[in-house]
Amino acid sequence: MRFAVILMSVSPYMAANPWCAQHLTTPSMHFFAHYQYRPSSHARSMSQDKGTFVRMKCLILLLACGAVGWAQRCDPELGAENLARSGAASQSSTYGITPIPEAGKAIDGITRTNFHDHSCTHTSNDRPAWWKLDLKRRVKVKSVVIVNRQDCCPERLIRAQVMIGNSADGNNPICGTITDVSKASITLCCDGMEGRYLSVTISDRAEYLTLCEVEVYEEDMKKEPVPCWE
Ligand SMILES: [Ca+2]
Repeated sequence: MRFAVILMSVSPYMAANPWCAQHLTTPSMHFFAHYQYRPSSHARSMSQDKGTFVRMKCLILLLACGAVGWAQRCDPELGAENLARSGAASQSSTYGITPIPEAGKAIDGITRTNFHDHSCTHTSNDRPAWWKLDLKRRVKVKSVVIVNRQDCCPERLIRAQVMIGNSADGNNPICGTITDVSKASITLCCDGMEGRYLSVTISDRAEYLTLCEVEVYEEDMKKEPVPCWE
């Protein structure tokens, strides 16, 4: 075994499985190995050194907890409800062209990334430039997906902050800051941040703020991971 990595599954089936992990020897995963304590077999050997057993169990627990952030991706599941569609949007100003690139263009369900397809917002050169969404109820937000403009100037969204909370004026905790605009779709994991109001704000400079779509997905409490050590 040349490399060893301890992984934790978030599958609920793990709770029903007496194996916490198992050795993997397939060629495609030759550098991964799961460590497993199997009470019926290994317990006898571990009983010879209870201290070692406890220490190793704690080590696995710590590593597993550290791996949670890696294991729990926040990408919305297929068919998940986009709560933004039933919200109400506003923005710091609206750029003076026709058709009007109003705030609601970011929650119209159309994810086209060409501004000239008339489904993106556009503010004036504001400081701060902001877009806000009233979700109309408190939500534990799992993730926010932002679709950025691609026909021009995607870099305008750099350092935009997504904030979530219950303050209607937008002064809320930060879920994340956009630092990478290499892809049209940007997903921010909010880890269950709770709030009724969501905002996207560029405050460090005067900037045009354009959003082709903003999607909001709620934390799914039914899919909480079952710790494998229980
Ligand atoms: Ca849109």
